[in-house]
Amino acid sequence: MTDPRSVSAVDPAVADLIEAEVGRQRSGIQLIASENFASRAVMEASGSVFTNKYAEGYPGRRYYEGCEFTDQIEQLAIDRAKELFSAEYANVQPHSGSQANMAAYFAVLEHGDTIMGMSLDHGGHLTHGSQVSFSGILFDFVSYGLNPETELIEMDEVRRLAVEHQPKMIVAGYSAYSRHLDYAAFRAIADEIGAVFLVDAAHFIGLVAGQAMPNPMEYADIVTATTHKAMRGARGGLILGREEYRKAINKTVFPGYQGGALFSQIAGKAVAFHEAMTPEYQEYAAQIIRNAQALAGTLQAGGLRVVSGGTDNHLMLLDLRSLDEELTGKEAAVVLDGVGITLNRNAIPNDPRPPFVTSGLRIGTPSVTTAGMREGEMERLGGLILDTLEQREDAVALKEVADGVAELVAAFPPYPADFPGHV
Ligand code: DSN
Repeated sequence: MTDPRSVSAVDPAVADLIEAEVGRQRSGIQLIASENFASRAVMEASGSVFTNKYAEGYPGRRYYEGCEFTDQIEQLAIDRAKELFSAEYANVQPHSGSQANMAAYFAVLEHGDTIMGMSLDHGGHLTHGSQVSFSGILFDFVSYGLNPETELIEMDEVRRLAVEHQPKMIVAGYSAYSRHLDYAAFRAIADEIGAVFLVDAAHFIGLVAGQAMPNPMEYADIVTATTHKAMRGARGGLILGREEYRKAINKTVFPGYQGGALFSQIAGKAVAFHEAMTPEYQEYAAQIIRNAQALAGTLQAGGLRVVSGGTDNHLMLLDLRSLDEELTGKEAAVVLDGVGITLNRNAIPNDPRPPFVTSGLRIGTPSVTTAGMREGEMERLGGLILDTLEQREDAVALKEVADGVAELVAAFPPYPADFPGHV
């Protein structure tokens, strides 16, 4: 029999780190735009005995015996994903968003083919053609960026580049862009040049699930995503698509790029899809955007420039130079973390500083929304952020801000006080 003792009895070193991490998550304000707090139900499923099972292949076609329940859990996750996103096809096996993108690219392209995507330093993702990722190494990526005046994607420029370079795939999606994507215009350009249209919805699929944002599946051939950001599920990837891509994508996911899928994570994804089908989840998704807009408004009123002038989604980028030319993203993120506000430095469009330093911050509201904060708390939080940045060399002022953060966090705990950080 396996050892029935808890992690704290078997491995105090790991137990202590889990406890320390839940303490960290509970004692600060979490504003990293790609993070969230998974529910107990999601964690129970992703910590379940499905972790023991190998089931290479797909439901009904496995290379192992004993797959009757893995078949059912995977089919349940697939059916729920298809229903939630009105998709003809879903693959819930990708271990991550990057692997979902890799599998989707190779399902329809050959090594060396031309793809078009948004450049990383204007808000795209590493897998949209960065030279340090497989995408830029294995494909010929053409990048589009933002209009320097409006800081918006300019569809005329996307079309000009597409017509000039004739990519076989056009990728829309971002990790640091706060505005709606014009899916209809992307679709029209893809149709004009005969390209596949892929939307990487990793950041905002949770808002789509909650019907707080348009569904890219209505326009795209393929949609890739992650399930642990605004979606609030188990950590992992997801691919949605039109039926015609089923065979090719299934083949590139397994056996192309992955072996056995992580069925415990797939169980956690299934629970998250179920949770996302409720009116409460829809209210949560809408509140994420209201919170982001309230926070952006407060920061703008305090003199911080928000890139593109605001947000339509769950995130915003702040140009710190508007407060102080000398203030870097790195310094700002460290000082904010010191008072209990955790976020990440981020390049702003045309940032003169290197990516490890930057002139910007990225802020997202999914986690604070899960914790129950609303517009009033966002105004208070915006004030705390401004106070921290403006008085970053005044230890007494920073202590006062830290007390304000602690008060806010105590009123909106993400997990109950006795939750040990695992189930
Ligand atoms: N690393 C994620 C983010 O923070 O946006 C994207 O993969």
